[in-house]
Amino acid sequence: MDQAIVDLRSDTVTKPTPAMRRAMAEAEVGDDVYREDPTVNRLQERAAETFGREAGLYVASGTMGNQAAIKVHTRPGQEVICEQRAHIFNFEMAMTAAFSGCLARPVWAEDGILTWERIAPEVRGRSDHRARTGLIALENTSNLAGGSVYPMAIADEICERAHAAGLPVHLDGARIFNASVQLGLSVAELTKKFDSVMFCLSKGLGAPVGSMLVGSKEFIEEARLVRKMLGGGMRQAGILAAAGLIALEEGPRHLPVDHENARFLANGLAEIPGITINPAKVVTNIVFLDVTKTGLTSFEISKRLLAQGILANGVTAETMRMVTHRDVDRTGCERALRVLHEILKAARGVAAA
Ligand code: TLP
Repeated sequence: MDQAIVDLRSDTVTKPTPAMRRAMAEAEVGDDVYREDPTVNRLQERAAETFGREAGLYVASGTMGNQAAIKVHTRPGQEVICEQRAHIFNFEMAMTAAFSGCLARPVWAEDGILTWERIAPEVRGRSDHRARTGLIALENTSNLAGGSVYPMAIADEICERAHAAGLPVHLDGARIFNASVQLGLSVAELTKKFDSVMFCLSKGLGAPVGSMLVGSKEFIEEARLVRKMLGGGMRQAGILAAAGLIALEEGPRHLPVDHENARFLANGLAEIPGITINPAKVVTNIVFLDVTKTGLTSFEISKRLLAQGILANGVTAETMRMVTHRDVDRTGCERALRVLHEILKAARGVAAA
């Protein structure tokens, strides 16, 4: 890592470890479209085992995994119920509409945590006037809601009630290992009632590329075809999957440190005049802060931080996000807090002059 830079933009920015690079160099490969890449096959088997599922599929990105799942679960003209801040709704290039021909039906919920009570009024059956619900999609942890975690009973209830209504439930589990660490429950236990799960190897787990879909054999066979439609038949992808295997086996161990660093950041931010944050809401590796009272927009603060080697993105003009990961240590967090403090102090001085 470049010592001069503290990159808090996302946990996607992690660089492969020396062990990953070695494994990549030495990976046994084959043509994965022919199912002949032994390293991809091993990664898919390990992912399925880890989640207690029949099968797994290596995909290029979280977006590809989510969108393949949505395509498999739905038919054009249906609705997909999700939380208002869901990644599938806000960040995936409107692919639910563009690729699956479905309308997202966003529902707001406190901390991004939907309940069956909130979902039920939005579920539509067969009607002569309105689109039918085809899928419910949850996100755990919720990115835009600040890394919040679904209590398992709430997610389980949504799945049970949805199934009783004949609806499948997909999990955008990009950061499900963070949820698992926070709750002290295995990912298999946490996700057992979902019809399909996407999780990312290339976020906190540290792989350079790739995400996984897990589910039944039948679901994964369908998703495989959709992956090909999306241009995701990656041939000798074992080069990448080799790093993914290390991320899957060893990545989760580092997450408690990321969570401690996020808590440290949140507590430090709460001490900085002008910043509004509730540290009690920071339970995983994502920190959202409100900068309204600083007199600067988040984008301006972002620019000033960048000039001093601290990278953090504005999400809206009023809010910023900081994400901890294995390539940022405690010293980096301390520096980020110090620099932000100085920037805001200087801005207050200018405003007062
Ligand atoms: N999130 C990225 C950005 O797209 C916002 C980030 O920096 O956090 N689900 C969730 C919950 C995500 O946060 C992301 C990525 C994805 C899916 C998509 O993963 P990729 O980027 O691999 O397509």
